[in-house]
Amino acid sequence: MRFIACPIAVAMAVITGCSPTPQDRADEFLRTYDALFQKMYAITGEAYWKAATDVTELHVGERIGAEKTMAAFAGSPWVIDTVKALLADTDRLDDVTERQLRGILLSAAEYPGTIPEVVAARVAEEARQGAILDSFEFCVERSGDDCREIVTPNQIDEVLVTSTDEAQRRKIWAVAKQTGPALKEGIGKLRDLRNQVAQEMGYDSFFALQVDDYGMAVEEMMAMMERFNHDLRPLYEQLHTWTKYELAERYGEAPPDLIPAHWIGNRWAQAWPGLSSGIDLDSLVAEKDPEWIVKQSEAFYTSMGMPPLPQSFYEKSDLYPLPPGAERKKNTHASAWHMDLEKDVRSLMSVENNWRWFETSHHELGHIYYYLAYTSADVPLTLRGGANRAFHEAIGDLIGIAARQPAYLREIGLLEEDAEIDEIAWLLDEALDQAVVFIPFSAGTMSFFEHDLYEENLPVGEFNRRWWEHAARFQGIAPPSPRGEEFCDACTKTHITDDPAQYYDYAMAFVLKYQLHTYIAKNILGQDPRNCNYYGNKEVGDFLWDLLSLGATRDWREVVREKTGGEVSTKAMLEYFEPLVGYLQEQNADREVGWQ
Ligand code: X8Z
Ligand code: ZN
Repeated sequence: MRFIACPIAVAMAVITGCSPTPQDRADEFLRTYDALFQKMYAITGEAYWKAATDVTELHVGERIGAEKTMAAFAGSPWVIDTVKALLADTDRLDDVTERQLRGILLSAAEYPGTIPEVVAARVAEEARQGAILDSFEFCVERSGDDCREIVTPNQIDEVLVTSTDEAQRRKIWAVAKQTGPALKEGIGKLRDLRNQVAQEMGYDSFFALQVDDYGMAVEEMMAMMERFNHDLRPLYEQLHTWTKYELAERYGEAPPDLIPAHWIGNRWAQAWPGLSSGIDLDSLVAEKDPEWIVKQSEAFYTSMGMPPLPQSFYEKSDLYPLPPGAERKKNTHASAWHMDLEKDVRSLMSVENNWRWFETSHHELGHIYYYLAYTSADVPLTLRGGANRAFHEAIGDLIGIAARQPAYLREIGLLEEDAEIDEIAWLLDEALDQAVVFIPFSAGTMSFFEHDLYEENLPVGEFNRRWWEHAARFQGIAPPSPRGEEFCDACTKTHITDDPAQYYDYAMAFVLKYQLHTYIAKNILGQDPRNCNYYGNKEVGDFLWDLLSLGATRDWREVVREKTGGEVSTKAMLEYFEPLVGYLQEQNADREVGWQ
């Protein structure tokens, strides 16, 4: 409901002598704020983009300069005091206005102008840590100070996914952890600065500030994470046991209690690819080039009636790996950027022709289509975000589920029409590589580590022990050999530096994507969720576009109910993988299931 007492806003109210309402005052403030914010956001975004795609001292300096200016504005006492005063009278503001003001206050809490030296130190430290991470050279063979053999993250992943040589795996796994010691002290410093910033605005910790984006308390969020782990645990234990026996046989060892991390085909054991026999998704795209992978991802979205990507996306994005020996250094973790909160959308990736990048490319375009959908006159600038952060992560992953359905793969010719599909093996691959095993990592190890880091002020000297305690408890994973505090294996995860205290977003996203997928398959397509095809379906496209174009204008809980028919719950995910339960129980019949 809008309250209109004066025909136009505050300035006119002064002239006409009628008093402006709280809504008038809020409108006036938002107009000024948005105009300034959008310009600064675009300048800061451009500086960030340069620093991430071409890591040089100059670009890091420019990023720090731009962000300091942004901070001085977004966290200024003018913004904080005005918004607090306006929010004191929420009964007389409409819902969308209140949501904008709360969002602005959350942004201000990242940069409170009352402690400018702390904010400046945080901004600088974040940029420096980012540069260490983005320009890092992973070294396999050292000769004194020189590296005789440098490997890229793509090359590390390739070995972990394909090699059956235990010694080679052990070696490359350790190489993948080299960023830890380089980042550890800085993460400790950053944690202190981030906590100081959040506490200045009345939060217990930086973790609490990030969780507040969901309108939730830390305890509620952690209870949700515990619930996800608890619900998935029986299925996960079956998968864990099955995998442990498979890999023990592969490497000629007796099955251990915990699975050694270097046996798994992912640097953090967050996905377990390449285990289900007869399923080799990499081979489906091996003959394609990386450009095809991005174009085919776009084709999924346009087939459902979404618009083609703007030409500027292809001109301005940075989508492929740098050639060997390149001077330039870039961030190799995939991301999607909304540069100006309008139509300048870009992605930073290092796409190669394998299944990981096929899925990642769909994931990133999910973010890009979200940006495009909510960039409209209906969505105020500061509400150009997901229904919540988890929704933003869920969309491209949802299309990732759709893109691995056999019906779709046949339609685009990646699977032969008459190719026989072993449904259980196919489902097992999805559970291991994309879904179930990700929950103990995201809702467990990562979320609990970040929680402890910020909420408990975990000392730097305990980072590694705590990380592996969580990995053992939640994932049933152990390092290949004891890892002392000279390492920081948690610090090797990009998000600890770049998206701090937010990894529960992905856990919620994975749960949500199966809810959305099941809803679409059953209610729109009328097909089996495990073998359905939304490629080319405009009704599915409309359903998704409606969801995306809401941006953050509505309460996310309402959106979940409306778009999935219920609350956030693991029910859909469990139902989807139900056929695996009997199979795994049979396979594991004579084995001890789970770990100590
Ligand atoms: O970081 C990502 C995306 C970028 S938003 C590639 N993901 C998480 C990760 O890699 O750890 C996607 C799923 C999990
Ligand atoms: Zn993402």
